[in-house]
Amino acid sequence: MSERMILKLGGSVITDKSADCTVNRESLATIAAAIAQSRTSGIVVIHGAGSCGHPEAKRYHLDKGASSGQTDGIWVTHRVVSGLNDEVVRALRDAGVAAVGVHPFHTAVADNGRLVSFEHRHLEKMLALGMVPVIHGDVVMDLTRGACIVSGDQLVRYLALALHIPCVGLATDVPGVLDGTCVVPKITRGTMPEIQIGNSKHTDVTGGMSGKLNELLELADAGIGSDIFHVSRTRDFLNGNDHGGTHVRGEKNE
Ligand code: IP8
Repeated sequence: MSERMILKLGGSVITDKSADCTVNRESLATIAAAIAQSRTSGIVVIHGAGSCGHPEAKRYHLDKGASSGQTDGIWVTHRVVSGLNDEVVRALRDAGVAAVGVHPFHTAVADNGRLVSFEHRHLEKMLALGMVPVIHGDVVMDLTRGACIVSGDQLVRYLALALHIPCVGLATDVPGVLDGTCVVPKITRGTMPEIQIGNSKHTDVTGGMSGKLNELLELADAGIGSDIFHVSRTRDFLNGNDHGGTHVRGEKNE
């Protein structure tokens, strides 16, 4: 059996980002079947919000914080992304995976947009019992701003370090990090300035591919590499095979 893994599902692969909150159930079922058949010794699934959270976060300016009397957006945004989390958990459970939803709003604290704590001892216990925690980008109370949005990518970085998980994969709607139309096979902090990263046309309050790479380069600096690949290659990633995507690495790791 291979080591523990984090699998991040981009919001664009589990929702239709061009519409109001629309869950892509077909994609979820395919991903769930791949996870059900994988032979990892433990997996944490983290997912983004896509069209079920980003439009609400933007409408209520949660990327800029929240103040007294202006808190409806916290509830609205948390509710819509929690609904998406229920759908992800349901798809996994239908495929036979012992999935359970975990909401950062209940267990995390941020300061100036960055996570400063996330209770994770219960996640360790879940993994030890063979459960699959399913966590999502969420609204989190923020010591300075009142509230903020914590992306799934920030959660990937924080939890890979907290749980000492060395194998991290991000399934996206593109085949890897693209420079023009070509997949960049490997990115390090040193090679990052050479790459021209395009921007998504959909609402994304957490920085799209650039935001993702910032988190993953921080993770790589701390000694944990990560892989970005097309969602159709999820099974390859889970089985340790070539996935044709991008490897984000520290200057010293392979
Ligand atoms: O889609 C954003 O998470 P992301 C979470 O991983 C919300 O950036 C609630 C917009």
